[in-house]
Amino acid sequence: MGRVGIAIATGAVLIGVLGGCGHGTATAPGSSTTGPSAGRAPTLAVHTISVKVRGGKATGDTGKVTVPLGSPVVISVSSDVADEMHVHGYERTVKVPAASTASVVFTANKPGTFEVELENPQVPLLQLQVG
Ligand SMILES: [Cu+2]
Repeated sequence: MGRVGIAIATGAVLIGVLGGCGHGTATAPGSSTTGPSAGRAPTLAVHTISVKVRGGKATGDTGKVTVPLGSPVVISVSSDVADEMHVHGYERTVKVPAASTASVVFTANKPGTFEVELENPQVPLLQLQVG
């Protein structure tokens, strides 16, 4: 009977599998890379939108700003007077202290077009188009 060698090999494989978890090291199972930029699961880039308000006038990323559905969005507003920014539809608000900058961060997971404005003297900042 010459089968002792096979039993030992099977045991070694099992030990190797059990030791696989525990570290956060991301190793792609089975590399199917076709090129350096061929990412399989495209991670959506963070879209940073910046608007500056001086004397009731908005400059910067005003007008219509389009972001892909599901992407993380940062909207920063810098204002000379204290105010509050409001992202309609997503209902995000943030107080902006005078001569300061404030941001809202959210995931654009609702398709549509949404007004972003300052609330106090209503200053339209931009229209966020998601989709
Ligand atoms: Cu509003």
